[in-house]
Amino acid sequence: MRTQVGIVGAGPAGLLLSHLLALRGIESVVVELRSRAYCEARQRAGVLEDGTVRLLRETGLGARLDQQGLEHGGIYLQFAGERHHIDFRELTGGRSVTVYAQTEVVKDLIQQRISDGGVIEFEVTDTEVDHLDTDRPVLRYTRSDGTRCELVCDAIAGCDGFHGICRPVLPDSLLTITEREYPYAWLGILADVAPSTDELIYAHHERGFALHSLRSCTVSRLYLQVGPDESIDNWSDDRIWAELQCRLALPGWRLEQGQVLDKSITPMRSFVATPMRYGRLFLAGDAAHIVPPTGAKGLNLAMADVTALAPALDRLLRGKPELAGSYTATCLDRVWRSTHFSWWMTSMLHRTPGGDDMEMALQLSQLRYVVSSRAGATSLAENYTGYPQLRLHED
Ligand code: RFL
Ligand code: PHB
Repeated sequence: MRTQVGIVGAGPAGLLLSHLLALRGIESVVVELRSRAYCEARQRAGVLEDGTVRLLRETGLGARLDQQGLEHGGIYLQFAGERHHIDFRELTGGRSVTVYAQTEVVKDLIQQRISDGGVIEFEVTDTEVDHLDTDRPVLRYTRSDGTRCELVCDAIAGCDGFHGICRPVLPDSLLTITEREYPYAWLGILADVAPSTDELIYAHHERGFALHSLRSCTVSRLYLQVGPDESIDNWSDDRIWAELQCRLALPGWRLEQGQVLDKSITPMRSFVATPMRYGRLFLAGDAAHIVPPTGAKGLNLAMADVTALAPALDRLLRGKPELAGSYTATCLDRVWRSTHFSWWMTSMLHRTPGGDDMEMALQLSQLRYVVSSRAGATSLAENYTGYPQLRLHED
């Protein structure tokens, strides 16, 4: 079998790449380990940068996003018993973010690809990539009915997330990995209760970080900092609510509780792999880099990578290799900015286990500076809403 671009992974990166390539008249096949239902239900990110929203609108994916997405003009930072608003619109000349769940982005992308006649093979196993240093790289996989398939491609995109098979194919001698694991994790819940806030609350607390986010006018998303090896079995719903009540408490304000619909624990790490290309294999999204979720950047970075990759592949397939040659460098500027911002937000807001009084005092000083200095607040606002703006590359 033959296609132009073989794409491993039907997460946001792989699906958006397939859509952007289709808009350029380039055929692709997406292969995915999980079922469609699993991909559409996996609870993850919730915040889209200004530029990501614009990109989705520009490429015909804005209908449900415009109906159901909640535009937010700022966030709250809470510490030392005070809650402060950071006004993004005012600080950045009108920029905002949109709360629209990754589950919804993935549903929209799958729906669009299928109605455009795109091919997504769900529930494949034993995915392999081969002949990457030739002009005809090969993607092999086994369909759920047991058929082994071999796709001869012009290029392959490894959009298979952090635990995928593509990054490990790069020779060790070529790959540089820069990594940090944090000594904590996030316990996240989805709750059937109207949000108790109009905008996200990032809370610094001596018992650890907490975040109040949301999914809609009736569903809340909340997170707690927990130990890195914490088991979800130790966290009854009552214990989770009690801890959220304690860390988010503010005189005169109430956190409403509801039925817990989903709960999970996510480790926190910063990870950057370079180069993002080996021969005709290109990595994008979490396959190449991971940021801790405190900056709300992972999904946006994945989208930014493939926005650069689509025109690079388009040109490569027409015999012009320059953009493909600069793909890693193009992505890395934004990757490192987001990696720094996510590390900065994380370090400012979390308690290191065994952390001393100095850590606490430095965090509080930094937080006070951010909420009281226009320069400090503008830096947070500019990074959070996304900088520089995502554009569709013209060529
Ligand atoms: P994904 O979404 O992991 O998709 C990879 C896909 O590849 C499939 N796969 C394979 N398919 C075929 N063969 C194989 N051998 C395969 N191996 C893997 C997988 O099944 C999967 O479907 O990567 P992608 O597309 O790069 O997207 C990245 C984002 O998912 C991720 O960065 C964000 O979710 C991170 N993130 C956040 N990002 C934001 O921008 N804003 C946020 O508010 C935000 N919050 C979060 C987050 C991530 C979180 N968790 C759970 C890690 C909050 C949390 C709690
Ligand atoms: C979310 O709504 O899932 C979310 C929001 C902000 C973050 C991380 C996750 O920083």
